[in-house]
Amino acid sequence: MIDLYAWGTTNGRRGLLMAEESGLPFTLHQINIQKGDQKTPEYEKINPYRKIPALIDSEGPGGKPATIFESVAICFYLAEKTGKFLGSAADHPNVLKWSMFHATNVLAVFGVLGRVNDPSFETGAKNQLATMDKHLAGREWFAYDYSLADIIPYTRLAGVKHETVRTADYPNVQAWLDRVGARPAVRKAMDQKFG
Ligand SMILES: N[C@@H](CCC(=O)N[C@@H](CS)C(=O)NCC(=O)O)C(=O)O
Repeated sequence: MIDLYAWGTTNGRRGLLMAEESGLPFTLHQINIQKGDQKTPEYEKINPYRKIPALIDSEGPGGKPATIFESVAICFYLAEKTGKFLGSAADHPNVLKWSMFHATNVLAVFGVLGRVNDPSFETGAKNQLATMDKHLAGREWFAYDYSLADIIPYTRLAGVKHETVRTADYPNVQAWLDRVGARPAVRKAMDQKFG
């Protein structure tokens, strides 16, 4: 039994998207962060950082319950559990480096873009998009096939609304966003209503 605790933010939907893609049955618990549901003592036992998303797998490694927080960790956990989206050992260098490129660079810079008045985030975001655009030229996916390296950045990049940083200016990135966005599991996660 898998319980996912989330809300309709980019990080919350990342966990939800991965849960949908995993194909495993799960129960979604809506944690309304506007009402402070993430700050209750019960939820703090699941995530001491008091943020969404988080996941409890009653049948984790060794048949014992496992609790996971951090949306990217949830992605890796479910990939490992299902054997999906990591590829073979030969695929790991590309899956890992692009997953980490997104997790440590893209999620950080796009997370503050437009919220912090510092032009270096704009320059950084454009540099990241240009890097992705070059890599995606002639490729459908970041690594061997649709993988964690596509799942991790999607919810962050799908909703970029910025005056000068536009994914549409990077045709290979935009085409990749459209490809990921057309997947049924992705649509289901993006269309999930919260509240
Ligand atoms: N690095 C964390 C970030 C989690 C995070 O910041 N969650 C936000 C929503 S997107 C949250 O719970 N905010 C509520 C709060 O800060 O009280 C992850 O990817 O899971």
